[in-house]
Amino acid sequence: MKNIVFNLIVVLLSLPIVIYAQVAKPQAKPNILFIMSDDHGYQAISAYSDKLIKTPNIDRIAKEGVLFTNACVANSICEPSRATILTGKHSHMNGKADNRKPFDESQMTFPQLFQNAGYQTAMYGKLHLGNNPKGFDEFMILPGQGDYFNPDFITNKGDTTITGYATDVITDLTINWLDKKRDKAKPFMLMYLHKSPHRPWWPSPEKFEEFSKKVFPMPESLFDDYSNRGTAAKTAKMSLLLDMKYSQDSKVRSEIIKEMGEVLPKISQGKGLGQEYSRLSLQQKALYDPIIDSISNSFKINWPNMNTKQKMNWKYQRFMQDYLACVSSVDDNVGRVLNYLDESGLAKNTIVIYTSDQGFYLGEHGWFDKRFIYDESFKTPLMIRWPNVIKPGITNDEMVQNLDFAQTFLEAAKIEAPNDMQGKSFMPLLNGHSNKWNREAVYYHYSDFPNEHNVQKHYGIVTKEYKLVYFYDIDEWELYDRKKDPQEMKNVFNDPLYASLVKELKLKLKKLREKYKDNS
Ligand code: SGN
Ligand code: CA
Repeated sequence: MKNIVFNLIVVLLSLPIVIYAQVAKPQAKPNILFIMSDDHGYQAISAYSDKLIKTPNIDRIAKEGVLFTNACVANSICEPSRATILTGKHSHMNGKADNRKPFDESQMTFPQLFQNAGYQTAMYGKLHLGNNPKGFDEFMILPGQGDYFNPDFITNKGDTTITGYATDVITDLTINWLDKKRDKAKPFMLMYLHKSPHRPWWPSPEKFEEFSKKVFPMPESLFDDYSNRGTAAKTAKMSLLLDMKYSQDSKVRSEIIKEMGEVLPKISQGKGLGQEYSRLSLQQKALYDPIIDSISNSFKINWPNMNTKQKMNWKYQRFMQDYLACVSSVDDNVGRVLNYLDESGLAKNTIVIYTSDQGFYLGEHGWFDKRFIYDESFKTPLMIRWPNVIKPGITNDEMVQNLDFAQTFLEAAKIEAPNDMQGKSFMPLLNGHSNKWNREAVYYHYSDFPNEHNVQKHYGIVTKEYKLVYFYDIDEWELYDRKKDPQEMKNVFNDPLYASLVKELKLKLKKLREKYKDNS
């Protein structure tokens, strides 16, 4: 009896030590750093292609981890994409199918599950859901689309404005939280969300100057005439030549446009350089004005003498100069965060994800913007680094989707995912068990029509080889052979050679719609 009592006392005394040891063991659960930029096409990341820009810092994540070459979204537009990421559900299930109606915040999101499981959670930057995020110990988010200059923030402690360039400011907040604010005894799930490089593509003053002198190669399909395609591509309003605004987008002063009398093609101009420029202080404006003047003067002299192709190229160069300058700042700032992880020793137990809310057309098909199921907007950059789990420097071409993020992150942190999430954890592709991964096709559905850019509603099925699309309001089908026609220039839906494949894919599409319960 004496012995039993003695043993009991020893066990009871050692309990707090056991409990403490579990709490204090920081390696037990991985940290998660989720980095997402807004409208960052994979064509503008050198890990995918260095034709346009070098992004050494973002590339580091791929070099030290995995680069996904077929990662895609379920609905290529901002708010729906973010809602899909948070809920692990398609737009028709989470109710967020456009950028207008606020997100139904009664729904479970993966950050809430991380918080409930004892993670420290924080979010900095652009959320864009129409309300505040749930499941965060701290958040500082941009209202709506947010601003590039001297951005306002909504926080859980009141609203504030911070002087500076948004990409730098969001990074400062992120590093400051990592360094000074978080509870270092707990693992963290941190969402670091850039507004850049979203339209109207305002770079930092230094990058504006540097990039305004660069010349970029044109994409092969810049002068696409949409022959061999259907009504949807022909009627979309996202042409660099016809829809991109001279002043707001290309940064030509509206006074100059007025002075010129007639500027063709005629494009409605809105409010000159726009609200971003008006947020600059006089001191800040002084850094931008000489470059804006130089752009405006060159426009005034050269534009009237240009033919259509030259005009298209001028618009493309101006677009790329500003867009890629914005990307370059994102890359520098991602580098700052990665350096902080190295210096603080956090890197080895932190999963770092880099992605975008969708892709973007960088002149392909003569376009900017996104929304379509066609590759440049459907695919999204995705790379993940996880030391000692993901083999460094691997490339993966499986069809993973932003729908899968929630379940993947939850499994990585050994937190149970709710049964009604519709994605699939792609952990097997991270930890070398790819034989356990089997997915042949993904489902896509865009329905924000009529709206800006005039992209018809459509849904479709995409495999590594083919893409079958149905523009249902106008009853038009399209089929692309992704291997033979990677630029998607030829709809082969009516080609008899593909007839049996069409039948097969239609059936698979029907099954996917049933599986995901999409009756819309
Ligand atoms: C703004 C842009 C559009 C863009 C939408 C949605 N126009 O309205 O070009 O498609 O945002 O973008 S702008 O003239 O106001 O810049 S999203 O990323 O939020 O979905
Ligand atoms: Ca976006």
